[in-house]
Amino acid sequence: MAFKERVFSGVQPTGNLHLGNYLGAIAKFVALQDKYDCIYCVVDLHAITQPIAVWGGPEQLPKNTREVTAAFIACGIDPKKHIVFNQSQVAEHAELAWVFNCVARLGWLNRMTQFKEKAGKDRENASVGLYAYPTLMAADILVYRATHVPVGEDQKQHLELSRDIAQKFNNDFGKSIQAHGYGDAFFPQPEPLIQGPATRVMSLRDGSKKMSKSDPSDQSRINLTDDADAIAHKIRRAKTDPDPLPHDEKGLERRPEADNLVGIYAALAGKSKVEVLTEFGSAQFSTFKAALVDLAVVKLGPINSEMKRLVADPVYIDSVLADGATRAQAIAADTMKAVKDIVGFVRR
Ligand code: AQP
Repeated sequence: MAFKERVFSGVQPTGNLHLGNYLGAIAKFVALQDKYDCIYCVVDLHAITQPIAVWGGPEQLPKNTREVTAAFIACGIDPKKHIVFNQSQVAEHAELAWVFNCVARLGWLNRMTQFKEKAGKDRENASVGLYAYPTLMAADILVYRATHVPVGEDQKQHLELSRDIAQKFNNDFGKSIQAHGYGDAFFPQPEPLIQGPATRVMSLRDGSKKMSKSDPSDQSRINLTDDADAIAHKIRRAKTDPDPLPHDEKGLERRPEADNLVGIYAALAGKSKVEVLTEFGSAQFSTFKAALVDLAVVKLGPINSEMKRLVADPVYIDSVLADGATRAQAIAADTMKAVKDIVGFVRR
């Protein structure tokens, strides 16, 4: 069966939105708007899978939700043409996630590396929600029967699980899917879109660690709320090695910090790493970092000021989310009706 092409992706409102979230995800969301119908979600149900200290509690959550929404719009997502909303306003996400909890196998979830990383050593104390995070993510995508999902490299494994869940649902309920007139498959196999030079932006303090919201060092990341001075300070202080930049990508091997900064430059400039190295090969880091500061300030400065303006208008942000939720729910409700029929739930 041919599925209507549709993009879905989400960002958690857990504070400290950073350059990795921008280059690995939000900038891609913006670029896909011309080609696809897009649904972009602030995944607040995912945020609460972590301890309250991480997502900030009931006073902080609405602020973070509005901040991510402001970032979407400030980066160039058009909420009139596409759909922008927060996950908890569309109950069908949680409803489909329950069905998927009964389709996914424990063995599949046991292999998820993000759970292992986030639960850490104290696994017994992790929430059930953190463990089931990937089935909710599969529901987020498949409740819209989305075909394409732009994400950073760290989400690749979860996307593969979403594909496995879609396939198992289609197999388990194959006869019922056919009997209800949906052909051979009800859910598409969502395709990950993980491309470009910054699919995994690394910490500015340690090139072996992912740039992350939860890193205790603010110097490790460039936040989308950082002003020009903070951006310049963090890039100048970013860890590097003593050698000048190489002339080709092979020369970046075993130089994770150099590789990271070149990747960031390339993504911000819309170039390949090879092009950046053609321009900066043999340059000292002092020269390259100065150019990177200029570029980052030019690209991120307008986003920063637009975010500030939007965050100061929560009434507007909430109206965007409400409108998006209404439009998202119309699609999700149709999917859930069909899923109920396919599974065999009696419905009104
Ligand atoms: N460092 C990164 N490089 C490239 N892409 C990244 N993403 C996250 N970090 C990087 C992508 O951003 C999108 C939204 O991420 P999220 O908010 O849903 O959660 P996350 O991946 O857990 O983000 P963090 O910063 O890593 O948070 P913590 O510290 O809580 O673990 C996703 O598409 C993600 O791939």
